[in-house]
Amino acid sequence: MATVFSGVQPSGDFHLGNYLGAFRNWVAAQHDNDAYFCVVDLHALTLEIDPAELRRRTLESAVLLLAVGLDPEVVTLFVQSHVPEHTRLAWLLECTASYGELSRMTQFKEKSAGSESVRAGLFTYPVLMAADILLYQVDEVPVGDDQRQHLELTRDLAIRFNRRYGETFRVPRASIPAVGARVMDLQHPESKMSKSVDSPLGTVRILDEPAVIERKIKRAVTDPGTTVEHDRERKPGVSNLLELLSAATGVPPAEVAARYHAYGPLKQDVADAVVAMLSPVRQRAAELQSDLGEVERILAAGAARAHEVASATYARAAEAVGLLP
Ligand code: ATP
Ligand code: LTN
Repeated sequence: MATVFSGVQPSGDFHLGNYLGAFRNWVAAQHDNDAYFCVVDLHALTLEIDPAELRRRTLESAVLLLAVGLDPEVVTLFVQSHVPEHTRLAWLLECTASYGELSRMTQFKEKSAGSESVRAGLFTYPVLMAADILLYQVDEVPVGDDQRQHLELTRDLAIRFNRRYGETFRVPRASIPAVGARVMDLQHPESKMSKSVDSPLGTVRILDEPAVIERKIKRAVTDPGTTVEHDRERKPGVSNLLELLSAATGVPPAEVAARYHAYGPLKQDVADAVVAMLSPVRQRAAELQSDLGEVERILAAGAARAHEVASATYARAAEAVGLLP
């Protein structure tokens, strides 16, 4: 059995990009692998967030991960800050990473651009992410395309640490889906769908009502001309819709394109497919929200399981660098 790990920030307000790029593949991976999924609340502190909001969103994120289909009987679902080894290993890895390589992270450049006071934690964010992964001796990390560079860094740090101090970490690889790895904003199809961009009509939330999903998809920006073709460069809007339908049905985007000769019917079918995909998730989320005590118990049990593995890896790493036991 391979070991799989992935994490998500506690936005608690997940969108179709998160679902297709990540969560759906987590659910698919859970039965055949030893799988760990983590709500990374410490990463959320790298940007301004109200403490009460952070608490609420962390729990809501766990609700949604269970609602999309993670089964707490088979996966280890937990909150990052409940397992103290994440920050402890992050320090050892900060002393493995270089200032230069962290300066090259594009997500850091994007998120720090334009702000006058950038938190040091935003700069070292990818190192904490590497610690998240390396603690669990992971083979595969299912993520969307935007995390590729962070995964490369994680691999580099693992290899460097192992060379310097002896074999300690398994070197993980990213697993990025063939379709759905980069869902674009419906109003700005040149940018990825994202929680941090203020584009209410461009972002389909997992918990949006069916009528809202339909309205957003019907108003999606399409491209000049009327032909339905899969061409991300020339027709980003239509291509995004084709990819959504492809992700929902399993039919390759070019084949989907051949079935349509106008935008209207394509949009209707995309809307129907997305509504059908997300409706069961919305129902399960409502059930879980009425029993948050149970969600908290699941997270506590997950943290206890995660801690067993994490503490063994941390002890090896600490000893390897020369810390007294
Ligand atoms: P941000 O708005 O800060 O970029 P996000 O919306 O990307 O955040 P995250 O919590 O950072 O959300 O991502 C959770 C997972 O969802 C990651 O594996 C990420 O790669 C994936 N993901 C996020 N946005 C998309 C998208 N538009 N298409 C496909 N996958 C995505
Ligand atoms: N940086 C990731 C979230 C994240 C993660 C991880 C993903 C934190 N730690 C470990 C995979 C593995 C993001 O912004 N989506």
